[in-house]
Amino acid sequence: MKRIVTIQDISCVGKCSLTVALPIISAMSVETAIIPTAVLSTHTAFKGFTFTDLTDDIKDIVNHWKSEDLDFDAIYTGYLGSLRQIEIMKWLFDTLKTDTNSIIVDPVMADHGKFYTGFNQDFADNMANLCQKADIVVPNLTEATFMLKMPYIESGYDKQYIYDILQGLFKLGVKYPILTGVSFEEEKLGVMAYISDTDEYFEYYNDKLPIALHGTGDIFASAFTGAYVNEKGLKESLKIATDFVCECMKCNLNDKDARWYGANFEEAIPYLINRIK
Ligand code: PXL
Repeated sequence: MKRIVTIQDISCVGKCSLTVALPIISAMSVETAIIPTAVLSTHTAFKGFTFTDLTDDIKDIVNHWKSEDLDFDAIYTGYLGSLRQIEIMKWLFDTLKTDTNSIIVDPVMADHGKFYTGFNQDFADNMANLCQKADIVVPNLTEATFMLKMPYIESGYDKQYIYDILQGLFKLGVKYPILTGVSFEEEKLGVMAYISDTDEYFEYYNDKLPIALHGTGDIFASAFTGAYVNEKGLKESLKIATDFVCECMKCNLNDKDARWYGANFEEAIPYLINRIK
């Protein structure tokens, strides 16, 4: 069985990060080892959340795994809560990298042109630095432009704008930069990627749904990681992840108040299992 490790927080309520990655990747028949970076009562869009930092445990966990000769087909990082955690991820990548595994970084920090609570430009600069060690990155448009210090354009941009962002990420050293939340037509939303070994751009869109939900970036990155580790290839993995996010959001069309509670991805898991068979 393939095995990955994902490193992100546990938000006890508000389906995102590990409570999304663990069930989704496991459902795709991939063993999902975890390193929780922090425990929060909810994600940070709620008011008054608790936060217990687990940074001090990370190196001990990895060192124990090394002593057991464990290795991983992918290393996938999501929400990281501090500059110190970013520094530790650099060490973790160096320690767990093999000739064949992939490092996938989702530089979670912002959306819709704004940083999430607790993040700033200094964090974006440091995250850009971490991305240099990644094989694949999956930022949204906001995260990518903040990391590259490019202007963030909400809508009405042209293809060249997206090409420039993907090239910027490639120049950081990322083999396959992916950009989520790309939209050239009002009713379509999707992803674009640059595939450096064939020097080609890939794009894939779905109908835009009239709903915005927290945690869909985490659902996308998790489903992509699961499909990619299942050897579906980059393009097919992007299609599977994009379609799955859409299926998850359809489950919320009658539950629009759920914005901060995340997508009802649980109901779309049978769809995902069918897709990767
Ligand atoms: O979905 C990304 C995410 C993950 N974890 C925590 C968050 C967020 C986004 O706000 O606050 C704790």
